[in-house]
Amino acid sequence: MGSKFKKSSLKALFSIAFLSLALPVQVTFANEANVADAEAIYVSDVGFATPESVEYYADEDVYLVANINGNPFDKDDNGFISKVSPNGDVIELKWLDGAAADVALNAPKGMQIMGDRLLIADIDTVRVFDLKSAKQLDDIPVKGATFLNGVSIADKNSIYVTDTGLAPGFTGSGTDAVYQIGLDGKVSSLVKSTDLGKPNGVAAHNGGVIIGTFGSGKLVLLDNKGVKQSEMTLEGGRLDGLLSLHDGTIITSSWETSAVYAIAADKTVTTIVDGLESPADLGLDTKRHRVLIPLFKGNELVIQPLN
Ligand SMILES: [Ca+2]
Ligand SMILES: [Ca+2]
Repeated sequence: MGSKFKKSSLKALFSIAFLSLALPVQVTFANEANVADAEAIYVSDVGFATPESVEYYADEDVYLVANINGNPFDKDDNGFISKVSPNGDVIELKWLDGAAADVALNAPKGMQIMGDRLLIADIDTVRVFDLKSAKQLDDIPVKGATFLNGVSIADKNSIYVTDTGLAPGFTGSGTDAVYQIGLDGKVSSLVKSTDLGKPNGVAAHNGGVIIGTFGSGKLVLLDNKGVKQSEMTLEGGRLDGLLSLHDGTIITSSWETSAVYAIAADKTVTTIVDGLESPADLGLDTKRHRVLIPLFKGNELVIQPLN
């Protein structure tokens, strides 16, 4: 998966300049697997408020950032979605704004784009917006859910949504589940069990579904009936974001080790970046091959190039 993004770090540029004085030959640098030599971009002090997820909107070539704004359990109707350019400039901080009279948005978490629609997990409801008009089209209630969190595509008409099963104070509510939800509003439970270990990130993977758990700290592969096939434990637990790339690579974020990991199809684990407190639900800029990392507690977005 070669990156088209060629911007080099200042350090690398300096090294090239320095070496080229002595060695007028082509210099190539060995990189760690999956980690690009381009600089990450840090977007901070721009007004983000408990950002939980990022979604790449390819049609407009922008990043959408979901801001919980306040307590993740509170139905305070003040959540908002920011629109950010790939350079890290905030285009519109409150592009979708719960405070607006015609928008209901409490504590937005995972997001998924399907065609012209944006679907957003919001406590016990999936919010549906039209991306072109920014109008709220629909609310899909998920009965019994307490903490809808990760969202990803299941098929062309439906999404997977996790319920992390958390109650205020981050105690267990016992509602751990993975739902499949149709654009037609039909909600079905793929699996519902506290054995799931507080599922957070979710992605379709190898004909089944992979979840990253915030409680038990595992990557768990389920089949398309919700039956566990295998599981894997990483160096860090309290997993949040989850991406499944075309080549079979999984990318996940760990609150425990403040890191983002890539797990190759052969299960080789690489640390993409660390030292990031509370890295939450990840986005993927497929055009530039970057992982988009919101820092839940830091009110910051990290744009991290990959190779
Ligand atoms: Ca809120
Ligand atoms: Ca999450």
